[in-house]
Amino acid sequence: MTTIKVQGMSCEHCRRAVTEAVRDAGGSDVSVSLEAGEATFTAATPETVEKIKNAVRDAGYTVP
Ligand SMILES: [Cu+2]
Repeated sequence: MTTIKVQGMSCEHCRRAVTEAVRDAGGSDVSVSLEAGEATFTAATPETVEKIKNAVRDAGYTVP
């Protein structure tokens, strides 16, 4: 499992948008916590993790 910080999520819509961005970029077993400001998922390769981070950024959130 990989956990990344996601800044800028404020509501259920954000949680869903981030979940979908992670899935669309190749992540599975996706779980997003608004409270923690984190997304946890399984990614096959480090390249996929990078792709996921960029997908979340493209969705409008900050991944530090
Ligand atoms: Cu929101």
